[in-house]
Amino acid sequence: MGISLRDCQYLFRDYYTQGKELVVEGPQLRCELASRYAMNQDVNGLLAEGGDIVILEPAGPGVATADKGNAQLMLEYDGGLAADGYRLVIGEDAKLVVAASNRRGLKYGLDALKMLLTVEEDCCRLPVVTVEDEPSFPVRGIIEGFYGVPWSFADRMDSVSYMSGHRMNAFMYAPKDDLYHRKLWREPYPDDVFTRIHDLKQECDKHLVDFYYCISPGNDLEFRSQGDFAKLEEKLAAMIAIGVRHFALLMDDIDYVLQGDNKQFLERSGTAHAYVTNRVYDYLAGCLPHFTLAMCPSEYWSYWNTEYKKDIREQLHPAVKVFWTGYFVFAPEIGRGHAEDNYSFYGHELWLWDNIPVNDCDKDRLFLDPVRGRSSRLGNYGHTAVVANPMNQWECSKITLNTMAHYMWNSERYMPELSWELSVREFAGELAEDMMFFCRQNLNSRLYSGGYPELDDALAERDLERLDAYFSRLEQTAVRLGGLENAKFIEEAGPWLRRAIGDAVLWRAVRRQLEDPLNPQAQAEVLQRLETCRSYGVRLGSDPAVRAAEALGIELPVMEKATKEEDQHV
Ligand code: LOG
Repeated sequence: MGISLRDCQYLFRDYYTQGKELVVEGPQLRCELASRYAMNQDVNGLLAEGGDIVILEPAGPGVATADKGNAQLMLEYDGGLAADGYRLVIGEDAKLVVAASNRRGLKYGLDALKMLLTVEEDCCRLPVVTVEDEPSFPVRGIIEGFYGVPWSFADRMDSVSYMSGHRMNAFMYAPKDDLYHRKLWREPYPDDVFTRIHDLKQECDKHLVDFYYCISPGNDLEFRSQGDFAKLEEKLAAMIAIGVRHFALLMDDIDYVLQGDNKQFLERSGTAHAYVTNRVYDYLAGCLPHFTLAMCPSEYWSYWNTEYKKDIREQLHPAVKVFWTGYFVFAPEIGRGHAEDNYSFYGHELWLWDNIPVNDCDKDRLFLDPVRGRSSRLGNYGHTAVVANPMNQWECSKITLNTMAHYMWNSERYMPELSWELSVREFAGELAEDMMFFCRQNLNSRLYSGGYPELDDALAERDLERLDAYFSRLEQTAVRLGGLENAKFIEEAGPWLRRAIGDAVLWRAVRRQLEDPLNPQAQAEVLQRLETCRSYGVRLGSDPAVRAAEALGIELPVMEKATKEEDQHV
């Protein structure tokens, strides 16, 4: 599909063009392949099947295909390019070159070619261009690390292909409420669950996404127990057996003050956490020639120095990466100061576990805005990974995640509002305007977002006509979005779409009561409409009808506050 020059300049790091165009005949780009990337000419997994680009593979070494296609594609190995980076050259003579230093780079280069391609009935158009592109962070992706109902395996599978199409390369499996990840960490997975984890790992392989298995033994690990280490190793061995090469040990949200024998043995929790991680490191090193190990310390959100951090810095194996979430669990901003400080306190590569757009502490809310407030140069301050902790609602998480993918790929150029626009357009197509309006009513309460000016201004001026217009737009938006051909979105966002309509209906009842304040029927109707709204169990972040009623002097019964058990871990 056609992509504008502005978007090319935004999405690709360096984009050199003289404005020329290559036009080849035929409704498909059929490329005769010559690969110097590897002798085996293996292009499996580099291109999605059934698309507008076809690679005509040679019948054998040195045996050309009869069908010459309408373009020539050369794949090259260039060790000077960063991992996952690529160079794409589209020549006037229909010679296309993709160079990379790993297979993922080749894939991203071919993805770029696909994005630049416009297919018409009888021809294909491409800009004559050189693209040079590489990521700001070597590790980019998702950590499924929230509390509450974990994603389904279908969600996970979809997230893997979504990530691979958006230049992310890591799926970290860490659902807090997967019993075998945390509470029952000693127990092996039941066969049926394990089979699905295996499927997920294979899906990751297929899409060139690295699967990370994360485990949280910190709540009750006995540091001196050989039995406990044996259980931990068994758990890891099962993952190694299905090809997992990336691991993390998570010590977040545990009571980390050492007690009893643990205290006698290791004295301090920093020492203890370095000790268990190093033992796991040694175990993995004994099994595997290449692997990655990360750990999440218990002090993952603070920005000051501590004895715990000193112990980790001095004792943890230097190859282990350390997670943190930025200043506070939900960091409104992560600037140079805190990033540099924490890098020096921990003394290891830092991996940002970004608690955006996770909503496990605000279960009645959806967060649909872009990530904002992250330093454009975290990579310069020891950060080599950024992973997003998403919402329980996977489909809805795509809006924010897409913006985060832009940040992860090119943090120096990241523009939240532009990324938001692109993400919403990709998500909702022709209904992008409606979707953007809906997103703007559902902002992340944990981040600076600019608030809800169209509602706030109308309320400040008590401008009833503007409020009428606002609510009717809200209602129409929700009705139209209900028609999106995205069943998963409708299922996940359904309660919020119904609530938006409920808010508009409540507003009309509020209007009638304002006109006839003492009419008991009007009062009863407001209460009834309010009841309906609350029955959905969710609310828009702008909470428009309730706020409007209250601002205009109508008292509404207070809703009983849910006991915030879920909040207690924060
Ligand atoms: C948990 C995380 C949870 C998030 C938001 C980390 C490292 N751990 O405060 O699992 O989803 O808060 O509620 C957390 O962030 N701790």
